[in-house]
Amino acid sequence: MALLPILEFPDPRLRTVAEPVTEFNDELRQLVKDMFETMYDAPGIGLAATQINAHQRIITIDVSEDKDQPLVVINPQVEPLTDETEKMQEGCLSVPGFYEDVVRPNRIRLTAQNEKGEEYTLEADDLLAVCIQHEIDHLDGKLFVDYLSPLKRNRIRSKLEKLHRQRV
Ligand code: GNR
Ligand code: NI
Repeated sequence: MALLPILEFPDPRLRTVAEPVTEFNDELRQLVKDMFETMYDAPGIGLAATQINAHQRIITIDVSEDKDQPLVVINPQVEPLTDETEKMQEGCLSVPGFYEDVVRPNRIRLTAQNEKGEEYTLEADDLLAVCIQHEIDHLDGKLFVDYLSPLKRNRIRSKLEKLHRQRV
C-alpha cells in the first residue's frame, strides 16, 4: 500500500490526456488500491489517475457518508440524460483551498469497467454525477478552474504558484 503524491495546478502534467486501460492485471489492481488509499487519506470523494501522474483512464470514487462505497471507474463513457443543469460548488485536490460554482448536466448515464474488466452501467445524479464528470475531465486534461473566468483562474494560479515557491 502506498500514498501517492497529488499533482497541483498549474502543473502541466495535469493537462495530459490519459490512455485507455487494456490490461486488467495485478499491477492495475495495486494502482487502484493505492488510489483509494490516497483518496481516503486526502480526504477526497474522487481521484483520477492523472492527479497522481499515472496517465491511464482510471478513477476512484466514494461519495458515501461512511466512506464504505468504493466505486472503480475504468475507461468511462458518459452521456447526459437531461438538458437540465445544476450549479454546484466544486473543489479539487489538485487545486487545494479553492471552491467555486460549476454548472454541469445534473443526470448522467455512466458506462465503465471495474478492476476486473467487467463492464457496468449506472445512472447518477447530484454529487455522484458531478464527481464522475469532474473526474472524467481530469482524464481529458481538464480542471474545474477551466470553467471559471480567466481572471478568477489566473488569481488561483498566482496564489498556488506563490504557495509552491514557499514550499520549496
Ligand atoms: O474531494 C473532492 N470533492 C469534490 C467536491 C465537489 C465537486 C468535485 C469534487 S472532486 C474532489 C476530489 C478531486 O479533486 N477529484 O479529482
Ligand atoms: Ni479534482
